[in-house]
Amino acid sequence: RIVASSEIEQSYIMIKPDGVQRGLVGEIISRFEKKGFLLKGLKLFQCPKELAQEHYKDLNERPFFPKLIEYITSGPVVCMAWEGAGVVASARKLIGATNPLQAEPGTIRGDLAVQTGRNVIHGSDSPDNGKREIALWFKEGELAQWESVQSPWLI
Ligand code: RTP
Repeated sequence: RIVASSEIEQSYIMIKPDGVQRGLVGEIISRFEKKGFLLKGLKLFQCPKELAQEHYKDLNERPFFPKLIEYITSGPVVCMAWEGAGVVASARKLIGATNPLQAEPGTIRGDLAVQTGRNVIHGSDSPDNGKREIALWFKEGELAQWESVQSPWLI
């Protein structure tokens, strides 16, 4: 069937500084491309502290919050907006559990990481947060308007 446009959602996916430093950018982008989602935004970016704090504001009472902010701002990140039907939940599956030791083999964290505090990648946890985070990390005009050559989405 052809997926209705109302089912299309976007997820904010970010390769964290450890993923960039370890040379995992190509491998991670490739997994999303091969899965079949559409890349709408992509940039290498040094995140200011205020932006990291806003992005993770729901965690600001947690004991690990200062370390998390230090980690996310410790080097460039790769910011991505991926689009498709069900992309938010699917990306969470591709990424795997927050603790990489509990992440299934075959997932990004399961294959490429060992520490929760160095877990390589972020993915939005709901379509609403996908919208919120893409608006937070990308400026007007930074997202591309294009369709995949394989469109419309066929299942
Ligand atoms: P993310 O937002 O980065 O995709 O991660 P998540 O939903 O899987 O996990 P969440 O609970 O939202 O935590 C956000 C990030 O904070 C770091 N963290 N450290 N030291 C700790 O106990 C701890 N717990 C979480 C991780 O980088 C996690 O991805």
